[in-house]
Amino acid sequence: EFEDAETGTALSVIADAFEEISDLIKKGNSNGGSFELRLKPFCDACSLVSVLFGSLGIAFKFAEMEYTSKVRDLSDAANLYGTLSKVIDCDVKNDSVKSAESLTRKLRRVRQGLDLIRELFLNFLSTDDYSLKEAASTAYKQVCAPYHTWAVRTAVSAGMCALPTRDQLLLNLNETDESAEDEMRRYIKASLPVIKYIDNLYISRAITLDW
Ligand code: 1PZ
Repeated sequence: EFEDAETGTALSVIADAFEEISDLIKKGNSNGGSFELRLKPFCDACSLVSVLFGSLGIAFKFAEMEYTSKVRDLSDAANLYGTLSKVIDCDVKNDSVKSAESLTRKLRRVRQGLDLIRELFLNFLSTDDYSLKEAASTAYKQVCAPYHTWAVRTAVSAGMCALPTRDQLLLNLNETDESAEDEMRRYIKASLPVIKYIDNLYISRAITLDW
């Protein structure tokens, strides 16, 4: 259902988008460092990820709403702030880095979402015997669970039981084993520099990453 002759599958569109962002980062860094990633292209790439939720069934509707609302809030602020750096600088100045509704906090959560998918894809590709449920549970435990409340962790582990099978996921995504492997590997590779770039924005301002 995601197939489109012009644009390709959802996975290929996502991989393309993150390759573009990671190319921007690489080019920016090779031109003497201090590259500033803009919110607009970053949020556009992040919002593409939302379509993956559609292939997971309704159990992750709440995760989808959580993720997309945070991306949307960042996207709405794109004109005002321009770059990711500016968002964090502003919260640092107002002492609101970790505040409930801060954009710096939302950026941290979106970054964790990108990392969750990366870990999930890595697990998914590590062995054919891994069910989607196992691959997703392991990724979630590693990337997000440490920062989620007990109530959220409980809801997520209940939702995991409703995930489709590997084969059903591939069908939903309009991929074969081989094509999915290709696209997942491209995302795994391209998302890492983006995740690292975001982490550096925090680390360089002496903000820890333990939240
Ligand atoms: C095929 C993919 C299967 C992946 C399944 C992964 C399921 C993850 C479920 C996460 C549920 C999160 C529910 C709400 C969490 C909130 O408590 C936190 C903290 O929010 P804050 O207190 O800062 O306002 N929100 C988040 O961590 C943001 C949501 C992250 C979820 C990312 C999902 C990534 C995309 C998955 C791929 C489709």
